[in-house]
Amino acid sequence: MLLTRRLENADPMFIAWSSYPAAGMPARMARAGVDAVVVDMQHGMHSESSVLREPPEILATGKPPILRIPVGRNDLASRGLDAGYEAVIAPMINSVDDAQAFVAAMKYPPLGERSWGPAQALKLNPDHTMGSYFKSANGETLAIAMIETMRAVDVYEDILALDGIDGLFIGPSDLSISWSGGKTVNPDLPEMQDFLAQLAGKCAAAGKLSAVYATSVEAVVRARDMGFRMITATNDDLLIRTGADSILNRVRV
Ligand code: 3PY
Ligand code: MG
Repeated sequence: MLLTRRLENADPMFIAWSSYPAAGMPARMARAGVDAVVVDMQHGMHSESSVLREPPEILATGKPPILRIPVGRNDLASRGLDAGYEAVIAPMINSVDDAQAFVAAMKYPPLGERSWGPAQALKLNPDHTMGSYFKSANGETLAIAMIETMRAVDVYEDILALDGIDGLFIGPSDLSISWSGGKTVNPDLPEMQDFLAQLAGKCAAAGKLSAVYATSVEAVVRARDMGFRMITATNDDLLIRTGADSILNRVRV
């Protein structure tokens, strides 16, 4: 199902994060029941070739593929869309200028400056013609800006208001570092929680997506109760560890 169609449903999306470029693993996570999979090229070990390989496999599970690019690599945002990703998450969007440059790479004119060439994306949907892809792409591929510094906190409403920005994604670890003036890294930092709830509300009022990375089940529940629409609930490493624990804790005496 298209990500934009899934988001018409008010139920929050619980998604998985892929950091390791083992062929087929992102699709296996998609099959395990999460609502979408993010292939992470910022801190994850994915390379350009593993990133470009994954969309057909993830789409075959009926789940939307999402890409996180490294900081400032807007060239990879367009390339990811050409490969079939339905959304791109851009880290460290700290100003309206950063957000505008990201939109330029993500959206065809007149909204942006995306260059034509959706090589793999066009072939993944046999119903698409060049014309139908061109017409629908700006509305059906989402530009999601990460808010994860105090600079971004100061201007997040201006970023949210930009035409072409489809949603905001909180990076709670980086945000905690910036929030505490470099004193700590704590994705559950209590002082940030009111801001997170406020941002989820502003996104809802603007009709845009709110998203957040959660590092524990408790954090997922908290984000869900704040109204976040997309929550990173697990990742490849955590799935292996919790899977192993659930077996070994029962059999080891
Ligand atoms: C953060 O918490 O800073 C993130 O970027 C989550 O991936
Ligand atoms: Mg971050």
